[in-house]
Amino acid sequence: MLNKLMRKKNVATNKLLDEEVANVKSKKIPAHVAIIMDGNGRWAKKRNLPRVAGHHEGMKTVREIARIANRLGVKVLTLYAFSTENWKRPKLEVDFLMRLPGEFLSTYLTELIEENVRVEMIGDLSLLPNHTKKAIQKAIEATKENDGMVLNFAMNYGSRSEIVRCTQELVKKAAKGEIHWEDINEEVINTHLMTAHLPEPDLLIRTSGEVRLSNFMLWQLAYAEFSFTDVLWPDFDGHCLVKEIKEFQSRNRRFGSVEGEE
Ligand code: V07
Repeated sequence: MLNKLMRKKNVATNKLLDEEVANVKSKKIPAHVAIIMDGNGRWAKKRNLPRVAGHHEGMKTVREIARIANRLGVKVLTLYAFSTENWKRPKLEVDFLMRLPGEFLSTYLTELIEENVRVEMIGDLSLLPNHTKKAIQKAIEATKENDGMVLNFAMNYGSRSEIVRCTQELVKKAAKGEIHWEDINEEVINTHLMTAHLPEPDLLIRTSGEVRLSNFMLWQLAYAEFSFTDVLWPDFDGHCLVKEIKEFQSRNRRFGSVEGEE
């Protein structure tokens, strides 16, 4: 009986989301949405659960949000999964986090392939444990021919370190005479960042109420709209994403008339 009631509620909720999705799709959808997935630890604490339970729940949210973003017609979804700072956390928590890509992919890779999603990464993958690297490489390889939404995970990513690497490469090229210093411009820098092949993010969302960038895509976010929500990442659902995109659309309309004045 309870099951039946819950199914009924699910059907009603899904229908509501379908309508919301159709509604928001009639206006401009941001091509690239980037998300700082914060609040997993806080979600767990509120329930007297260990922090890792929050991370695990957050992993399920990743799947849900990727599904809705794909349905909305988002071209690139970048998710900040692990920062260069996250190594400072307790070893057991880091070990747990490093198992999440493997678990996520063994559960969802088949579906992602069916949905024509291409899995990509930014960040320094060389420092990840071998089992994590293997899982990630398998997903990249298995989805490389897909031409639908790009699900781009930032893993061991830090924006300043990305900019340092870019600078080193350019100076190396200059020293070899492959590039002239006067030819270095914004476009050249763009093509030497890890996001070279991606459009710039149009919308940045950070969950859980913190209002900081925490070393995330500093160069790439120069013109993005920013949204900070109090919702904790494990509680962030399709309705929340639709709401964020609606707000993005209304802002674009408000400032549309002065576009180009920046
Ligand atoms: C992680 C779950 C989401 C909230 C933020 C922290 C915990 C999915 C992945 C993942 C990464 C690469 C990949 C497939 C899945 C992941 C980490 C943490 C380190 F190819 N969620 N998630 N990776 N969390």
